Amino acid sequence: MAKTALITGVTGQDGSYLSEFLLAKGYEVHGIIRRSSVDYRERIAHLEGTPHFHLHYADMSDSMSLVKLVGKVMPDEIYNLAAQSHVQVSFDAPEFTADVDAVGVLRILEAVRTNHLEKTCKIYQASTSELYGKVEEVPQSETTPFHPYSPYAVAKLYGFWIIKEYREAYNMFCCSGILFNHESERRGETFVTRKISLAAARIAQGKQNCLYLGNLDSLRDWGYAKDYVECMWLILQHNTPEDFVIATGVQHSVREFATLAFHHAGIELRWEGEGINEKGIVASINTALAQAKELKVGDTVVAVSPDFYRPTDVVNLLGDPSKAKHELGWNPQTTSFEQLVELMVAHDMKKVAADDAAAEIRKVNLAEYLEKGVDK
Ligand code: NAP
Ligand code: F7E
Repeated sequence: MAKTALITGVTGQDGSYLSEFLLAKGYEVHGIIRRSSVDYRERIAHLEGTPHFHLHYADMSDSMSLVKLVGKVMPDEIYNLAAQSHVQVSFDAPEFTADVDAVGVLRILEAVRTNHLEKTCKIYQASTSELYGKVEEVPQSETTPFHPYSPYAVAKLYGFWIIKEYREAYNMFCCSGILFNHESERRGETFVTRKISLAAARIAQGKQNCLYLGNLDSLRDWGYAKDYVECMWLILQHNTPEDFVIATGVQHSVREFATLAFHHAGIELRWEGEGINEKGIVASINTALAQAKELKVGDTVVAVSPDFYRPTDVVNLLGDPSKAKHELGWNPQTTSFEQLVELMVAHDMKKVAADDAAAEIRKVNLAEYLEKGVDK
């Protein structure tokens, strides 16, 4: 019999890849969507209307909707991916973040118990490397102490512990994947990697002049989202319910990401200055790729803006994926950092070329405005 999965956060980056992955495995896939004034479900548009893919209205802040939906779908597996997932935004909307990212996890667990499914329904919780926050050791593994360093991370810490508590108290098969940053061509446009890949493409095509970033020294362990959703599934197929670190084991700075992204857009950068005065300057141009007529050697195309500094920033994340590698048989190096940057920029070069120039400029302004916070 085909298994039934319920995915919260189905419209997000990971939800869309996980839906494709589970459909290919023969699952009946149900996803939760929430009402929005703009019907914008770009990441799953290609799946809508296919026979084994079903969407339902519910909300992580509405227990009743979750209880009713779990009772209707009777899932074998729940993947709880829904979250207010932007760290910077969690400083501006901390209570909403706590409601969805912390109490939302409890609501899912209680929806399963209320429907008496605790013996049959497995639950995956989308946990995060942000739990390590102000890191107490490098690299971070399943035994590294947590030190959350944002309202987002504090909310996710509750999610992690309530999953562990229900596992021990009620013998439920519920686990956390402690996932390090994972990116893709479907990544939200205000996360740093996608902000850079889109800006590099726009600048190469004369649709943006300069990219403003915050902390260029921040270090991340960046993987490819498509590789990471396999791990979510593997965690629920393991014999025992356990928590796993999912990472590549390789670390790069924001500056390195930008240098490589601009390279793939045809612009070699050199870096000048320090801190707030640091700039990425055009050192040479590959005109086969970067065709912006106005662009010339010596132009500043990356600058630092304090608007993108965080009240507390997590700056040294590097995961140790040994446990996932040995116990789940997962390969953390399926897609390298170099391949990831290349595929994101290649995608955005095509996207920007296809889009109307005025619309692109409006999008840059809107994305920057939203990420800065509307009061800045
Ligand atoms: P994402 O693209 O921001 O997607 C978040 C999803 O949550 C969207 O589908 C969103 O719906 C949904 N959502 C938010 N609030 C909701 C609510 N109140 N009720 C129902 N749905 C709600 O995030 P992602 O990158 O795919 O990440 C998936 C999960 O993994 C998140 O929990 C995130 O915190 C966690 N995580 C991500 C990373 C990473 O690097 N990507 C690393 C570690 C952990 P709308 O489309 O309607 O907004
Ligand atoms: O920031 C620095 C920023 O917003 C990465 C979420 O998926 O991964 C994600 O959280 C780093 C930070 O992701 C800009 O200060 C510099 O140090 O891309 P990000 P994140 O905060 O790591 C974790 C694992 C999650 O769980 C989250 O859900 O880059 N940075 N300049 C910037 N960041 C942004 N967004 N914008 C900048 O201009």
